[in-house]
Amino acid sequence: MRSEVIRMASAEPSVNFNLLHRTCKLVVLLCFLHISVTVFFYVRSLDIRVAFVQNQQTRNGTAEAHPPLDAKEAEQAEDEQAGKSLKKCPETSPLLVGPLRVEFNIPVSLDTVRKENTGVRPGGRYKPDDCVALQKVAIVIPFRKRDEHLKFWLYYLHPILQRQQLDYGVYVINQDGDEIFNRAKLLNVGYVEAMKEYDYECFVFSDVDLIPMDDRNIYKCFSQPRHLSVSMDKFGFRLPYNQYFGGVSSMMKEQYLSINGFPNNYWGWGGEDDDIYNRLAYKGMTISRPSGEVGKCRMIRHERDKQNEPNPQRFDRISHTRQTMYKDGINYLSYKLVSKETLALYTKITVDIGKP
Ligand code: UDH
Ligand code: NGS
Repeated sequence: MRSEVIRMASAEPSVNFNLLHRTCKLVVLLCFLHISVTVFFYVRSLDIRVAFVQNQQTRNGTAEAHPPLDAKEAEQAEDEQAGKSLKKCPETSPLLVGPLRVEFNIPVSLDTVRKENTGVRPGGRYKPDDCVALQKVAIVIPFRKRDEHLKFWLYYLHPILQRQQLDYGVYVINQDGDEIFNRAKLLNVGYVEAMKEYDYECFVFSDVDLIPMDDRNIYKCFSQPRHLSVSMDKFGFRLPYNQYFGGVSSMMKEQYLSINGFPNNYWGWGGEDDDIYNRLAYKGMTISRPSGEVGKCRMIRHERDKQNEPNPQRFDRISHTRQTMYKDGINYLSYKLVSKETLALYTKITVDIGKP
């Protein structure tokens, strides 16, 4: 009897242990099952998400292998295509006629200019359709409240530029507001804004009131920076001084970038063109010019504009170009784009360039 009691007492913990063991096994099994189910559904949801993204990309045409072309890239691709089927335009365009009559006594209307230049595309863009132009040229015009001058400029220049067989675009950079005018800063803005539109290689910077009197004065770039308005009527068809670089000039993109673009701190009239000349000279470049005959041009007579009085600081500034040119230029340009209008004969870019 005693021994039975003892056996029963020793059997009870073994039954408890077995029960505990089985319960634990069951719990572990349940946990494993739970984890497996969770992992299974998680992996499935990942597959669905990846498939959804891929599906979306294909529907929107944005699958990585074929990213969408923006307007600039599309035009580049179009150029490459044209380059394969068309020959390069000749060095000298056969369409040039030489000396031109230029006068400003009869006003012109934009409607007439549009009708006479049907080959010009919106934004003032053009390229020859029977050959590939030798250069892609952006023409940049600093501007404020000179609409009558701009009409004459468009009237005379569009036909000339087409005869010159250039691939060009006209960018009028309009200074917003009534603060002091800043020609060189507007030209820097023109460079930046034109580059957003097309792969321009050459930049022609032109005052709005200067018209060439000979279409052999080609509005393109050369191996050295070019001064185009070399013999103006107002100076008796001569250069006012040897270093004069105002009016109309042209530079290859690389030439422009090598001098850090133009100064941004010449507010008011005068000196900014001399600063640009200094920059070029300090970089060891020389000025290329057409002959006095080919380089003849007329200026539309006008009074001094309001808010463009002679800048009293200009003499001091041009004596320090060497020290300032790498601090002040295209690398330090700030402005607010107010509007960009793609008009029939030109692209009008209105900007807030601040004040002195
Ligand atoms: N510009 C404007 N609006 C302005 C000022 C300048 O569009 O209010 C542009 C325009 O492209 C102009 C260029 O900046 O051609 C150069 O400015 P400017 O024509 O005033 O400079 P320019 O040296 O004449 O040709 C200076 C005034 C001379 C007055 C003579 C009065 N008899
Ligand atoms: C110089 C100016 C230039 C100007 C040129 C012609 O004296 O900015 O006259 O001016 N330089 C300085 O003042 C330092 S014009 O006769 O076209 O008004 O371009």
